[in-house]
Amino acid sequence: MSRAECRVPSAECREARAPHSPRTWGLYLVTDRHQTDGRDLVDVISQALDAGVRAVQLREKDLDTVEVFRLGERLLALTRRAGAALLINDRVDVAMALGADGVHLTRKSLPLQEARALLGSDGLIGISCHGLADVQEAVAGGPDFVVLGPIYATPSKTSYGSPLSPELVRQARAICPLPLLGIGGIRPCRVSDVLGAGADGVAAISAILAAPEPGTATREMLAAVARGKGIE
Ligand code: TZP
Repeated sequence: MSRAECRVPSAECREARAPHSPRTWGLYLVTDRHQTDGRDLVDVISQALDAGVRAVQLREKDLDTVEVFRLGERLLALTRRAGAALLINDRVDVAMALGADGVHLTRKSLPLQEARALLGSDGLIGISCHGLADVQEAVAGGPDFVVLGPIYATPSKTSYGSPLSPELVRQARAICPLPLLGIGGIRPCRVSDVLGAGADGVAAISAILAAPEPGTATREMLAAVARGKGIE
């Protein structure tokens, strides 16, 4: 579909023309510089990008605005070179200042409509959901994709109660026509269950950032995604 044909900036229209479609990312890498075992986050992300990561979310909630911006500049240079997307967690202002590819909203972020008004129809908007009610509400707001989790228990995020399970992915799939990614405790051995339940891809922090060899871990996760999608 050409841009000229996209008069209404619907989610489907944006997805069709997006250079980076969340439905095809397979793996959405989320940052947490506290999980790199003392290694420089930018180096670790660089290894993951070299190994094939196509989308990164900068999520460093404890950094000051200028620190997020400076880190974002460094990551954007890498993701641009790799042809990958960079989204900024929560901070629509930082995403806009950087010229990043989009923003990842949480329930505490700006409402989706306000974020869309600021970013415009070309900016990607992902939204974190922690249950079916969240998914239903998110879909109604028209983000570009939904991230649901934690699917499995994860030390990376303990504040959202019990893990949801792949069965909940199945139920979310039934009410979510948008690209849907599962997050939380995702390891290569779990990818087939998450994709089998209907997710389009997975998102992860520790499986990649805490791995002794982030490039190898990325390749293993992407291979699991390809197998789960029946590509290999
Ligand atoms: N949202 C739900 S679970 C989670 C986030 C950000 C953390 C995922 O981390 P990990 O290490 O991939 O389990």
